[in-house]
Amino acid sequence: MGRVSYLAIIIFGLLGFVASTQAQLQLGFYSKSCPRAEKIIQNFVNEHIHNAPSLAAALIRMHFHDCFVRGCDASVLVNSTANNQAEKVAPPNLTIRGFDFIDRVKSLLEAECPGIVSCADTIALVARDSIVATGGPFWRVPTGRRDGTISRFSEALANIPSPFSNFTTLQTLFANQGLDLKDLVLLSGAHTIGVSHCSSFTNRLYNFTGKGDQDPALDSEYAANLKTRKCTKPNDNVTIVEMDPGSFRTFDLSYYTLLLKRRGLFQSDAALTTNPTTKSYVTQLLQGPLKNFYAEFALSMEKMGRISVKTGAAGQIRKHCAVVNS
Ligand code: HEM
Ligand SMILES: *[C@@H]1O[C@H](CO)[C@@H](O)[C@H](O)[C@H]1NC(C)=O
Ligand SMILES: *[C@@H]1O[C@H](CO)[C@@H](O)[C@H](O)[C@H]1NC(C)=O
Ligand SMILES: *[C@@H]1O[C@H](CO)[C@@H](O)[C@H](O)[C@H]1NC(C)=O
Ligand SMILES: *[C@@H]1O[C@H](CO)[C@@H](O)[C@H](O)[C@H]1NC(C)=O
Ligand SMILES: CC(=O)N[C@H]1CO[C@H](CO)[C@@H](O)[C@@H]1O
Repeated sequence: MGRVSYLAIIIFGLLGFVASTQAQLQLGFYSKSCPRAEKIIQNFVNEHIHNAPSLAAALIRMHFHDCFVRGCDASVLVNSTANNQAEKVAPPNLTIRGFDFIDRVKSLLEAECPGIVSCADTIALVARDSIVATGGPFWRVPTGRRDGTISRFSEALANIPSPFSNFTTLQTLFANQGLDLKDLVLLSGAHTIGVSHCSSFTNRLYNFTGKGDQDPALDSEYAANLKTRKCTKPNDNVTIVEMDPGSFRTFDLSYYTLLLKRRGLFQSDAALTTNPTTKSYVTQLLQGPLKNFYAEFALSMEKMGRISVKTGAAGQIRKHCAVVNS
């Protein structure tokens, strides 16, 4: 090759680099293409979340599940088809709520600017606005995510941590997404709001090692309480329990307080106290004011929202969030 071709390669390489760095998320991505998009979302959330404040928890969890499988690309919203079992039907996903809420927002966005605002950005913005509207922390949501075309049951199973995960598994699954131990502790802090089905933790109450025993890592008074008042049978997959009893609607530090009292509800919650690094993050958070937790949580949420996003010409803008465009 002559000098000219080398030069051409370098120039095209640089152009490619510039193009790829331009195709990143940015704050206000829709400010020209659909200027009212973010306002429409925020207004809808502010108007409707108060009828069902518990949805705020469901919606931030939906965002988490979306981002952990194929990146934040709304693959969590896709319905199964005759030849494909979608993420939605995987066990850790079964209890996700709020699909309808997203669909209603999306139809408003489609009415305003058809084919412009992605379902992935819709989830991210709705999750943030719902948490803010119910008194929780604010975080920045740069936009420009595009929607994926693939949603697989098996990938949800493989990537989303289960409530039975130990520390090593949690660390690995988060590291696979570019999230570190600090992110693990902070993002788990979302369990300060919301509810769980008994079946996500009754093994800890009734038959932990197959000998009819309890998990020794769970406070025995709390366990007894759960058994007599809430999850009275070993195989109850209907009853729901507040994950942060007493303040399950308030985005506060009490999740971390409970962890240190051995009252984290899931094995995965308790696991955070089994490692010196994560345990020390928990202690540090409890020593600071709530606003420090909010500020740190915001950084981890922004980071989570960037996981393997599709931008530029990748993916598509789905018309209906539950179906890939044909
Ligand atoms: C660290 C690994 C995690 C595990 C193993 C886990 C597991 C779970 C499980 C099993 C439930 C209850 C599901 C049910 O039985 O109905 C739940 C609920 C919830 N999770 Fe997580 N989670 C994790 C991380 C996260 C993250 C990163 C977030 C958000 C940033 C989050 C937010 C929530 C919320 C808000 C709820 C309550 C949902 C509702 O009220 O509908 N979780 N989680
Ligand atoms: C954690 O769980 C994984 C998967 O169930 C298992 O393979 C591993 O041995 C466990 N690690 C520890 C330290 O218990
Ligand atoms: C506990 O688990 C073991 C092993 O899976 C099973 O044989 C036993 O029947 C269970 N006991 C109860 C009370 O569910
Ligand atoms: C609850 O368990 C029953 C019986 O095992 C099963 O038929 C049903 O589908 C389960 N429901 C959920 C929501 O998992
Ligand atoms: C997706 O599935 C849900 C639940 O089965 C159904 O109500 C909804 O109409 C489906 N959406 C589309 C666009 O097919
Ligand atoms: C409550 C519930 O559905 N638990 C399931 C969570 O997912 C794991 C696999 O990831 C199943 O083994 C549990 O039964």
